[in-house]
Amino acid sequence: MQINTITTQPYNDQNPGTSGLRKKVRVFQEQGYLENFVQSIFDSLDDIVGKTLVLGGDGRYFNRQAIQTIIKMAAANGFAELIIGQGGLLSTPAASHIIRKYGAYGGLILSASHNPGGPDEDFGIKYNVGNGGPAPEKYTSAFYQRSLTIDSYKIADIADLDLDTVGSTQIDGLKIRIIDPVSDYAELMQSIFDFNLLKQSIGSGYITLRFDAMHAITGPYAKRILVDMLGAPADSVINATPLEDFGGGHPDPNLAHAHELAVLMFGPNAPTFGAASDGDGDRNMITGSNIFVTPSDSLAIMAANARMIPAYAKGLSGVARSMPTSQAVDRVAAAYKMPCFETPTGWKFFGNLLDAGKITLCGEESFGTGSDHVREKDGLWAVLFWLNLIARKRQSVADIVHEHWQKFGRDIYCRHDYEAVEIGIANGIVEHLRNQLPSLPGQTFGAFTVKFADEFSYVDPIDGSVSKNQGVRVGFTDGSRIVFRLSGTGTVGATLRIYLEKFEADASKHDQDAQDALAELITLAEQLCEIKKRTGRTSPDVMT
Ligand code: VG1
Ligand code: CO
Repeated sequence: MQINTITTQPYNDQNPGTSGLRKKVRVFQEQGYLENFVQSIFDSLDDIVGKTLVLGGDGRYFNRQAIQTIIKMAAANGFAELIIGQGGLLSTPAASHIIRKYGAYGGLILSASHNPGGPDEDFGIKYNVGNGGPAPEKYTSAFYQRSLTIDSYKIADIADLDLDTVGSTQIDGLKIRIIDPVSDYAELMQSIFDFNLLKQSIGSGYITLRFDAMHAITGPYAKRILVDMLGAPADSVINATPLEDFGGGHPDPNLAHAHELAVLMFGPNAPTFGAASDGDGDRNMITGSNIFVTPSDSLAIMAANARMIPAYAKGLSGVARSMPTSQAVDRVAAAYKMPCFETPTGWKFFGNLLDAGKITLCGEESFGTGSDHVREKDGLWAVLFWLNLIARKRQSVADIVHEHWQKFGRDIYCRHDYEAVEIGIANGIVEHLRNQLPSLPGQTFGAFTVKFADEFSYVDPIDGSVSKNQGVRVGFTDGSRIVFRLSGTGTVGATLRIYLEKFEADASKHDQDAQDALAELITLAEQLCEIKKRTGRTSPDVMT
């Protein structure tokens, strides 16, 4: 094949965030923008010649075009094999599994996850390493450094590939395999959960369910697993066809964005179980008839009941949560005498702990849960975990949650997001918070006395790498916390996230609405960060 070396100008904004590089589609369409970033990745990796690369995305607008470009660049840069999901599709957890299963060198996942899609919306690209997990910071900073000086990229002069037919093709030294995106993943799920029990519980009508794929990647996965393999009625999976613009919505599984599901689950004819996933299939929202399970509680409940699931019958080696995730799982870990780790936001920080066997389960408050079966959070896995749990315990979602709170207490939790804040104002808020940190400890605000106030910094217990400035934490003597951090996945201005939590041991108070129960902390958060005062806004854009 003929390989062309194309001269290019560097861009100065290709610094990956919490989960890959995310920009508006129009930015990715600029001359050489995608190519520069992909070449920067290839240039930063050791010796990719002769190696295997996995390639797939969530099917959003620009997915197919980007894949064709990347195929040609991978060919020119010396990869020996490409494994690509049919139609250019792979959910993030499936991509992670395929990298691991086929011993690939790494993978490129094209997604902006929960961000909207379409010509005027978002696109993203992320590199995953050989363990199947998102590239750690030492890689992402190398990609960025390289992108600042890049002056050319390599691309093969070959025709566009047919992405829609499963099978293998050979182009000179490069083998390209188009695989069914679902089969390997479905097989993995079958090896983790009790599919016979699930089939029985669904078949007998004990479990009725609704899964909202939000017009994103999990549609085909959910149809195959929930409907074809487990026998759920076809209408159990809604919005199941992946669309380039996700039907115009935010493919973000929460009560605000998965509105159709929320209405059903809190209505008179709610099924026993309802769930949704996001654009790339790594998030999950769990609900039952008239109840929403916060992701932090979901993680704790999974940890407390993991032995009921075949793959985790021997127990867990340990658990981990991202720093802003509530401390509910810490209580479970303490009760079961297992280690519990607190990491910065972003799945890349769990990889080393999982590889070293220090943890089996981990999760984030942002609707992400996962285990050592892959190195990404996994939406459908979480759904199957809950279904398996309901089938084994023969209890409703509400009963499982209430019983858990009775045993461990409830960590009342919510997150407030202020989106598209002007960057100068957002930085001013962080600066203002930072300046208060030294004087906060010991101060009393109403019922709350500050125990500590700092910026979270993480030392990876496996490789000793240090990640600083991972969010401002204000902890109180009763265990309550307020955390502030700026998002690393947005593409417009800055998003301020405020995470609030308060522990409630008294079971008679467990049914309170989180916003009411946290009202005093919400007021205090505003007093500390002045987001409303500084932006003139009156309320958060999203509350989860
Ligand atoms: C958000 C979440 C974080 C998650 C990340 C990627 O990041 O808070 O917990 O890991 O999205 O999720 P940020 O920096 O915007 O807070 V996904 O499903 O968008 O890949
Ligand atoms: Co996602």
